[in-house]
Amino acid sequence: MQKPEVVFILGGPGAGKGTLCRYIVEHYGYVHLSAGDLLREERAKPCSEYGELIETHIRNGTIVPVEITCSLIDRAMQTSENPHHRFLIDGFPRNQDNLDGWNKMMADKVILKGVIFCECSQEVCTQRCLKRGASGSGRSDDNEQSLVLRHQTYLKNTLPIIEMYEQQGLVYKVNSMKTPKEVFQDVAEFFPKIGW
Ligand code: UP5
Ligand code: MG
Repeated sequence: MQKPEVVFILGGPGAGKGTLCRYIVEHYGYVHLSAGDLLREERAKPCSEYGELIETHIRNGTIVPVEITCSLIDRAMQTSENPHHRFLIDGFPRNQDNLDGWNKMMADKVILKGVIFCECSQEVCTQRCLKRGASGSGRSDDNEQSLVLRHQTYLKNTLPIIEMYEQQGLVYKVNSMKTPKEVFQDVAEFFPKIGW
């Protein structure tokens, strides 16, 4: 059977990764897996042994151990009934531990086609998340304190991962300060380059 194809969607907290993915799903029908959403779903399960651990990491903007996140991604990929076998993995890998775990557990099972990097200033990212928090997102990390920590983690841990992929020629940069539609239209030019 054909191996699933993956594009990672990376960028700062509130850069618009999820919004872009929703546009892509609507127009192309690919599968969107947000690592953050998968962790929030796991946290919400009364039977989960990881609920508290996940919540602590999310609130502090730190990164959940890769074994947990990667297992959730793996399961979501395996249970997907989408005929495309094309997956947008949003918000992962975020640090070296994530990358090592992915390489160990998943890299042989999939084909990594590219990385979309949503570039957005810290100020705009923060304002977007605060606005979302104020309008009732219910996310325990949409507050000023968590946002400072989320951004620190992004700069210290995630940017080096993006830079590593950039050196491998896998990164497509998009200015995600534009409107969601413009961001999507830009990304639509990238897909033919990877055969999507
Ligand atoms: N918005 C979006 N695009 C816009 C645009 N172009 N113009 C104007 N407004 C725009 O957007 C954020 C807000 O901005 C929304 O209100 C949207 O309408 C508006 P969204 O599309 O949600 O941006 P996104 O980049 O997805 O922001 P998100 O808050 O989800 O980013 P994070 O990376 O911080 O959150 P995530 O859910 O990925 O992770 C949360 C936490 O989970 C992490 O901090 C970490 O603790 C944990 N985590 C792990 O430990 N491991 C993982 O692998 C993943 C997560
Ligand atoms: Mg998101």
